[in-house]
Amino acid sequence: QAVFQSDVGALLEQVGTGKESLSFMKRRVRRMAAQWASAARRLDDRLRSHWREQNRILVHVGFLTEESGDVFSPKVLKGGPLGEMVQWADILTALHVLGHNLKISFSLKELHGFLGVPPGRGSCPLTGPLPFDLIYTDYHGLQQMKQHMGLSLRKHKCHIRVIDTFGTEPAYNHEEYAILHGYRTNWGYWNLHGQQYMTMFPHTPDNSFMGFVAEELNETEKQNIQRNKVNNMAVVYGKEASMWKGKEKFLTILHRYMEIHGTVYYETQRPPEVPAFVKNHGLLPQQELQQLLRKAKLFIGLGFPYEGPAPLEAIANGCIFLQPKFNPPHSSLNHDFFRGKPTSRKVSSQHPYAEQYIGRPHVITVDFNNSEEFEATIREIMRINVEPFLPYEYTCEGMLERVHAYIQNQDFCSPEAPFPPVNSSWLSSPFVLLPNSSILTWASNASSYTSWPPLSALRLLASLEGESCVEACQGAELICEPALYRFINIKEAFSALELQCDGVESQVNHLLPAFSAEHAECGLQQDPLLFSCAGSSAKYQRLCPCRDYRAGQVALCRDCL
Ligand code: U2F
Repeated sequence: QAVFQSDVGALLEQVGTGKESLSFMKRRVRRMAAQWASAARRLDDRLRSHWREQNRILVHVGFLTEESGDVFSPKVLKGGPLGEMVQWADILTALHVLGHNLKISFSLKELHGFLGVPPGRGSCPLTGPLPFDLIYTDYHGLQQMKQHMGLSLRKHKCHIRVIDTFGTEPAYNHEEYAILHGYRTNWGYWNLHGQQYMTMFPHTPDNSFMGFVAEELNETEKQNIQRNKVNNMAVVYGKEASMWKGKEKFLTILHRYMEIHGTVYYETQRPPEVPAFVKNHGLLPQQELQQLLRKAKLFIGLGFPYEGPAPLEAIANGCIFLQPKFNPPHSSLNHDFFRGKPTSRKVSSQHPYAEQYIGRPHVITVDFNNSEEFEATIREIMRINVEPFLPYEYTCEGMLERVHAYIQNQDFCSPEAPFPPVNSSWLSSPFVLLPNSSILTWASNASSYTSWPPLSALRLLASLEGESCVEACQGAELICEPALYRFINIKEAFSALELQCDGVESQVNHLLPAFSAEHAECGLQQDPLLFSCAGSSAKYQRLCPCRDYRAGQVALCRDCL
């Protein structure tokens, strides 16, 4: 049985030394240890009756290995990306605190050691059973395992979880489909189950949302912060000088109203990209940045980096986050940063999670090229007061709850019971149409079907033409749940939605199941690996398996714990 452990000493020892990235992660683990401990106590109280199996878990952090080139570690103190290290530090802590048996590797040598691959026989396939229940890694690590576990990777694939910052959509993950239909990227097409990819924000329900944490404040701290806020103080989001290029115009407008602070890395001189009126503190240690954010009223985005942790930290410390809207949205189709990433998700602002899940008054998203609108927004910000806010899913307790639920319930190894069941009577049991909506509840005696999320959470919906299931479910205040596709990939689902099929055909197409009005054609999905919430076409009304979710914890349905 897994027992919660609040002492992080053993974890810190396992992380080792010798690299700036490891030191950054260890500082973070130490700094947050007390928060994790009290979160663990609260979750432990709530889960008292649950038996939690202790898992043997390997964490192989591929991008920090020398063998992958490790471009991140040398930049830790120079304004390079830290988001990934924030997330790995938190994943390690969550797994440790949940009481699992953890092995951590930051090199190929350690990986070999843990997998029992004999030294000097690096490419020799692992012959015995896999000594782990779960392996958390990233795209780099996956590549390394392919090279060094050989064929046995395929055998053990279902135990793998890939930490994937921006997400991977099913069309890009399916090898043959990606090659045939132009979804091939350098990151590869691993034929994993879509939910084996775990993202930094709940970008797409096709993947699992792993996340990270931000510091949570108690009531006294919140009150102190609000008392000490400096109404005309702004901090700019951008620790690398290149992020500031060409941003002088709106910063000049902002400077009419506020004192502007920056935390831009510099070696000897002030970077020329940073306007002279900015008070630059240089790159700060995380803890000092938090102190600065506690005083500031405004945290302002420059358009890059996309989707990082800092805005959540700012909002948690009582700042308003003002960020640019992207019109048209950025994506792998029109922007270099996303080009070649295995997703066609449209990024509507610098931080779509902040925009969509948090919103006003904490987050204000405007067109920075419209000077009048920008200036009016600054004036508005000077007038309003906001309280510190952190969504539950980004608290330590929220992350522990979610990771616990995944570990206990996600299973990509057991063959799924064939669906629909042959000769079963319940297929004919009716869908129930809720009054005045196209949302259907599947009232059936299907509860004998073990699925997670449970079938009771399913709400069947047809999208509009040109709409994805991500959008269709969102429109009904639900979320698309790919794990439930297999239950709606049946011809009865069309009639339940009063879609009249002249013909029913099974095809390999990531938009199916869907209805084509033009030909009154109903299409079913032939390959379960392609069940995808993302994707739309003007030709199709897609069938969408939506589900409810907990307030502040979108990854989990109400009955998911
Ligand atoms: C994101 O990576 P970044 O590292 O650029 O994300 P940020 O939001 O800037 O911040 C990461 C952490 O850096 C810390 C801050 C955040 O937790 O507390 N920090 C700091 O310690 N000192 C400072 O002066 C300023 C910030 C994203 F996370 C990655 O996944 C992406 O690859 C990258 C590019 O889009 O953006």
